[in-house]
Amino acid sequence: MECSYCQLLLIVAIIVVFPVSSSSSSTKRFQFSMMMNLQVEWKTVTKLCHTKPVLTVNGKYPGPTIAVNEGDNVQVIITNRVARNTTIHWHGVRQLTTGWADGPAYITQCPIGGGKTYTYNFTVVDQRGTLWWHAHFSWQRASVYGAFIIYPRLPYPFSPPIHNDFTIIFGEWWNGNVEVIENEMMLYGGGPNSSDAYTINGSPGPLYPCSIKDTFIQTVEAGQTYLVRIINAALNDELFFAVANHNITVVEIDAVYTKAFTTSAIMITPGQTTNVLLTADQIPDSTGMFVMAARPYLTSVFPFDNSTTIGFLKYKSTKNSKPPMPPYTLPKNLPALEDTLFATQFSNNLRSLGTIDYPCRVPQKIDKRVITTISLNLQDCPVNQTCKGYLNKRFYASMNNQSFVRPSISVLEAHYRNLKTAFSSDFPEKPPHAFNYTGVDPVTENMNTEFGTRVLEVAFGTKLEIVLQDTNFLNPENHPIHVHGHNFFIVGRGYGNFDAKKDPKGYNLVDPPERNTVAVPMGGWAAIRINADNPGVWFIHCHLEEHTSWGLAMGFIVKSGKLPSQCLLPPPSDMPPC
Ligand SMILES: *[C@@H]1O[C@H](CO)[C@@H](O)[C@H](O)[C@H]1NC(C)=O
Ligand SMILES: *[C@@H]1O[C@H](CO)[C@@H](O)[C@H](O)[C@H]1NC(C)=O
Ligand SMILES: *[C@@H]1O[C@H](CO)[C@@H](O)[C@H](O)[C@H]1NC(C)=O
Ligand SMILES: *[C@@H]1O[C@H](CO)[C@@H](O)[C@H](O)[C@H]1NC(C)=O
Ligand SMILES: *[C@@H]1O[C@H](CO)[C@@H](O)[C@H](O)[C@H]1NC(C)=O
Ligand SMILES: *[C@@H]1O[C@H](CO)[C@@H](O)[C@H](O)[C@H]1NC(C)=O
Ligand SMILES: *[C@@H]1O[C@H](CO)[C@@H](O)[C@H](O)[C@H]1NC(C)=O
Ligand SMILES: *[C@@H]1O[C@H](CO)[C@@H](O)[C@H](O)[C@H]1NC(C)=O
Ligand SMILES: [Cu+2]
Repeated sequence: MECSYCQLLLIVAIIVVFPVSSSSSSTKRFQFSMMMNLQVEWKTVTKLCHTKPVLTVNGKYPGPTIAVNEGDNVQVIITNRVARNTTIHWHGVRQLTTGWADGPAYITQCPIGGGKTYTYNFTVVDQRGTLWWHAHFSWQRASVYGAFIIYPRLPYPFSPPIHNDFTIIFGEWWNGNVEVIENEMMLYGGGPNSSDAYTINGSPGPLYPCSIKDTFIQTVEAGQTYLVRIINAALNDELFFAVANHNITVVEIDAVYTKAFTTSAIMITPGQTTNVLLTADQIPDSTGMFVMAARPYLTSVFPFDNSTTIGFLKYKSTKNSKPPMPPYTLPKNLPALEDTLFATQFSNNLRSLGTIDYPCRVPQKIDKRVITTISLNLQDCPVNQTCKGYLNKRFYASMNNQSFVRPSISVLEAHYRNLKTAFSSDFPEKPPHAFNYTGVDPVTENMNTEFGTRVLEVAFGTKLEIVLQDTNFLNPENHPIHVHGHNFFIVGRGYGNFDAKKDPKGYNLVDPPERNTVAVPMGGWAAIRINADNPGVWFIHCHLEEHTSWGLAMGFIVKSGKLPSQCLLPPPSDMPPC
């Protein structure tokens, strides 16, 4: 058993039972600990005139906002009231030494069975801003998601002063049963059914059939500045977002402050959050409202939901409280579906704030560089089965030609108990074959992969660089890669093959953006640096859920260090069994 000498952290905690609030914007200080009860339960929801039972938290779709203060110890008691397994992930919360509370099923815990309870117990250390939470079992995050807001201890490091804040959380709605869609995809190996709508705070808006009443409207006061917390909780789609006639100023990404920069729109991948300032300084027309809109950034040649969700920014002076009548004009500043130039320029503008209060702690030197391809794959259809992937084969996906298979027990538990049979610590540190990964002609033959549960294991404190290399297998594609348990620094991005001799010379080692999910350029690469200072087992995966299902994932183990504060805590007594 690793680190049995570790002592429990002594936390002086005042336990306050705190109701979950979905609209709180006041700063709550003086709390060291908060505890809340959440229920996973079915709720009947109607969108686009289709009614179906939807998996929810506390009967809410989207789920409730959880708001905490920087430094708080948080204890969330999850009661599973459905006949399904489930887990909850606190997306972007670093979970220092508390990996047992991270959430991904079969990585850090066994699922919470029907009728069972589990308490996620963690402390929010040195992070502030907007994150989110979501189910991390199967495709349950299609409806089980909500905002996770961390109020800062210090005043905001940006101006002008904020009048108020509000949250915009994007989701995807299917008229069909999402469990069946996932099962069909896994059974036949084809692409999943595209969603029927995108949603803003659960509302698809008036561009969809039977949906005009289900439109998100945000009221603002003329002349005031708002902090808008934007979250992409969509399952499979990266999104562009813009507000008609209004530029916005990015000030924070993934709960890390950035150098402020003003832009006409944003690109946001599933898993990412972006805080922007919006000043209500325009003169509205007779409707008194401005359209805000989101539509996908499309980089795949396969069918995608290419629809647009809109909501409205309503100036308070206007009397209308209903959405204006059609026709609607989309914001001129909303990028087109395939606007890679905008996506690239937007990403290139992101910079860490890098001040004395918020230094950019990018590792200047590295101990290890791992280069990994990220690929789609095709396997022959098993005899006597029907497959619906390209050429009637089965889709898979992989990193360094390893398609990740989740074991039947949790990797973290296996690691903690030294049960090496559940996984092996031999994830390949470079691609098995070197070739022009992103050549003009897509690879269409021998797209087979290998299957296994291989993890990358490093010593505590390793300064690690991972180069994520897209490949042109059937098509090049933008993949949002998410790392659990650590933020990372995006020191470089480029097109074509990563060149270990030339490309590091162009790295930004001064103020690179720090985040938990990186959009790896379509047909290119991204280099991220991680200070491996959080002992445990961490999932690294594409946040397009269909790709994770196909195996575009890997495990990452950081061994415990020498000091008690560098050790993974022992498992809580209520860990669900497998
Ligand atoms: C939560 O974890 C802390 C250690 O991080 C521990 O002291 C405390 O007892 C735990 N609380 C519960 C209810 O498990
Ligand atoms: C998926 O799409 C196909 C083709 O449109 C349709 O026949 C099928 O019913 C859909 N599946 C679900 C679960 O909605
Ligand atoms: C938004 O910024 C662009 C330049 O990026 C500028 O041309 C435009 O006038 C600005 N719009 C507003 C409403 O400030
Ligand atoms: C969206 O996709 C549909 C079918 O895949 C296609 O007919 C339509 O032209 C596309 N719309 C846009 C705006 O690309
Ligand atoms: C495939 O189906 C045929 C006809 O039903 C059967 O004879 C054969 O044994 C099956 N093959 C496999 C590998 O199941
Ligand atoms: C990739 O292509 C370039 C020319 O297009 C060539 O110079 C290079 O050797 C190729 N690299 C590999 C690994 O095949
Ligand atoms: C991946 O592994 C499969 C099975 O071993 C092999 O056939 C294929 O050539 C490998 N692909 C790459 C790109 O290394
Ligand atoms: C739920 O999880 C347990 C533990 O891994 C597993 O034995 C069981 O088959 C799962 N049930 C369902 C319905 O997935
Ligand atoms: Cu995640």
